[in-house]
Amino acid sequence: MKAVTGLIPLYDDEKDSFWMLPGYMKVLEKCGGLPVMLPLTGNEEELKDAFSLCDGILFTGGHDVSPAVYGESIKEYCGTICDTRDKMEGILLNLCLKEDKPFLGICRGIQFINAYLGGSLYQDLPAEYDTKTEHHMTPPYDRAVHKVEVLTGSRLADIIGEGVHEVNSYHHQAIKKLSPMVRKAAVSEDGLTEAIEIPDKKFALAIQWHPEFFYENNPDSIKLIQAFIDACI
Ligand SMILES: [Mn+2]
Repeated sequence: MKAVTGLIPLYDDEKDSFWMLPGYMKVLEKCGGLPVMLPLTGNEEELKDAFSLCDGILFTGGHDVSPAVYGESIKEYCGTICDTRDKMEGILLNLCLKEDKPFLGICRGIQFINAYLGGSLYQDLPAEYDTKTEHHMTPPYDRAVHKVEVLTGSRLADIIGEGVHEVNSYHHQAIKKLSPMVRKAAVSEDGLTEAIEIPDKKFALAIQWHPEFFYENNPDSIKLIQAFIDACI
């Protein structure tokens, strides 16, 4: 049996529709996983049942995290939020930590995990963070636009190697205050935390960039997703 990875669904407010970017599913399949999109719900019993069917959880990109998650009021430049996702992801993250089930966070995923575990976020980088680095690239997304330094001794360094790596970047929020429960694993050239991990867990890693857009011509993306799937088996 392949490793079943539960994906947090994407939600389209305008169409009132659940959907998924194919890259998330394709790269998981390419690495030997069986991706399954979860129902969008804040119902704990339903999520516990869904969680028990999964070998790992992928916290996907998507809406902005509600500032209420990190105890701040919403600013006018914060994007659309999705309260059901915030509730759902909190329940699933707690289950992952309690049962030490592997999880990977991507984009919103790293932001939610950091915020939920006691950190905070920039609600909008252009408004709150002075930088010339391109974090919100235009298509095509399968190309590098900035560098990150993967920190020595991190789990991420074990997977893709320490030192400078090039990444794509499509985010307008980012980690402001680091959660006391996580450690930094990569930092962008302008000083933003772009990867975090929780030590002593089977696989508890989150990144700010997008392997699901980049895996076809970026070996780092495959190494990362493969390490996640290997931990799920
Ligand atoms: Mn970035």
